[in-house]
Amino acid sequence: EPPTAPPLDLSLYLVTSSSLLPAGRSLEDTVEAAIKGGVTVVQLREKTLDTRPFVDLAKRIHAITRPLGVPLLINDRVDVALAAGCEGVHIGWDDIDIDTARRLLGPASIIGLSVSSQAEADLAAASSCDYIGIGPVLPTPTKPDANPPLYSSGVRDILASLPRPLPAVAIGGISSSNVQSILYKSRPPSATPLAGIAVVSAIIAADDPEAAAADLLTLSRTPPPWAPPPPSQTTIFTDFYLPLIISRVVTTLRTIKERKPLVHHITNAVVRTFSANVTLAIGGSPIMSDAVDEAPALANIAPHSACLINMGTASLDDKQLYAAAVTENNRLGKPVVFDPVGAGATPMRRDLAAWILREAGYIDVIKGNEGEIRTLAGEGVQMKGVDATDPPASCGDELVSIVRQVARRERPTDILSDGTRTVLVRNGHPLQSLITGAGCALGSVLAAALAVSRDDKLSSCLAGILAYNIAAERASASSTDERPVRGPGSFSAAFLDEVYEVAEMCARGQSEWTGPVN
Ligand code: 3NM
Ligand code: MG
Repeated sequence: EPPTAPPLDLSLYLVTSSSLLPAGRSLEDTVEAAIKGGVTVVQLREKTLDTRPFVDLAKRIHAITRPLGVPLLINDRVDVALAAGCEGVHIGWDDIDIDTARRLLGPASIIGLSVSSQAEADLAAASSCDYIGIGPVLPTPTKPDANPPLYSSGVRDILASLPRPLPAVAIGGISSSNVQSILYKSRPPSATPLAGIAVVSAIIAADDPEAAAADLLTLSRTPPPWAPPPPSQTTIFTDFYLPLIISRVVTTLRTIKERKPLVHHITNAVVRTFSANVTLAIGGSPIMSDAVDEAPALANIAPHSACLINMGTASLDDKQLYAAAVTENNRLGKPVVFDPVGAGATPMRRDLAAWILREAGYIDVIKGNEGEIRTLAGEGVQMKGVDATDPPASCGDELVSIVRQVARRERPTDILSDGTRTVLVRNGHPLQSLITGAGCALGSVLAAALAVSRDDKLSSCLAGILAYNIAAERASASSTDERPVRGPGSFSAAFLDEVYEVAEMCARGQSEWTGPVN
């Protein structure tokens, strides 16, 4: 009888590989358990079986999938699909051509195509295929001959470029620790997102395939805890309405004082003390730990916490630590701040930074200097729009104005962007660049600010930067005969005092002070 294909639901797509089964477990048991757990479509992919055993296996698996209403597709082999009477095939560009496959299988069968580039996506869209599998998203040992990884941004570009709506799954290296991040990062701004994800090892090699499938399905259907709420209508930063910004600074710092967020620093040896002191001064609670074994626990011990990853003296050995920390913070919806220190300096740092962004999980804020950010951008990180808003120039007499212009031009300038809104912050003091750790400790402040509020991450970060730079400006202006600020040494002490003082003032609610924000 002609197979009537169950409706195609690509939410959780299991691709088999008998060679990955744990000892003593059969493929039949695994497929049945996986479907119980929530797998919605199964592809039988057996690269080493001869035709007869392949057909026999397909029949046995189909006897399991069919009563459960889950389509069974055969990898590469139209003849096996026909012989077993299952619902369709999944083919690549080295297999039978799709027109012939369609002619042999008929219009009701499901035919899926592998896509690993925009060119292949165009060909697929022009064909009669029912869905595409885009991959590999990440490097995967399961398919050693796979194409180079596309990463989430590559998947997003392919989805965005599809000339016709075509259901798509992503495949390659997907597991419970990255599924939310991949689904979130691959979502195109105005095209259809992925219909689901496809996995091999995450289910086939799992100790408990039913639980693994259930976990993957739940995660892929739950908005990630760190996903930002819908874009706010607020436009306060585009017109730079100072009183509102100042009030945001005050609220953020007051809330930090109240909640005492824990900031788990994975940071470099040079700046540890200063970063810890700045965190304490603004009212946060620093903990410095590079232990991979306690990274997950550190994400769990305080209701308000954040993780700061600073690559300052990192090595490739730190990947495991970074992945452990990011994964658990992502799972709990806690913010992660990443400081790609020296990303452009050496190939190792560039690769490590790129690895963190692509594979460690979701990063809330990247805080870097110009060279670092440029390096990341060169690695394919999307940097959108430079619609920076210049604060209005407040001119006094001509001479003052010129001096200010020069002073401004030479000052550190912070640029903050969430891809839609971009803010240029021009406060702070040049001495900040002469004390080591001033940049790194800003990461601590951003982490603390995000730990207490992520409703609008850009605003939280802006509040943190402004407070930090205002403290620097006050420090440079705080010089007295008894306490002279003569250079980096005395500035460092005065700066720490002022971070503390600004936080105290905010906690006391003294919002009437006019910080020299300009
Ligand atoms: N196809 P895992 S990657 C079967 O890129 C397969 O088309 C790929 O295995 C593609 O989930 C892949 O264990 C293997 O990483 C995916
Ligand atoms: Mg193939």
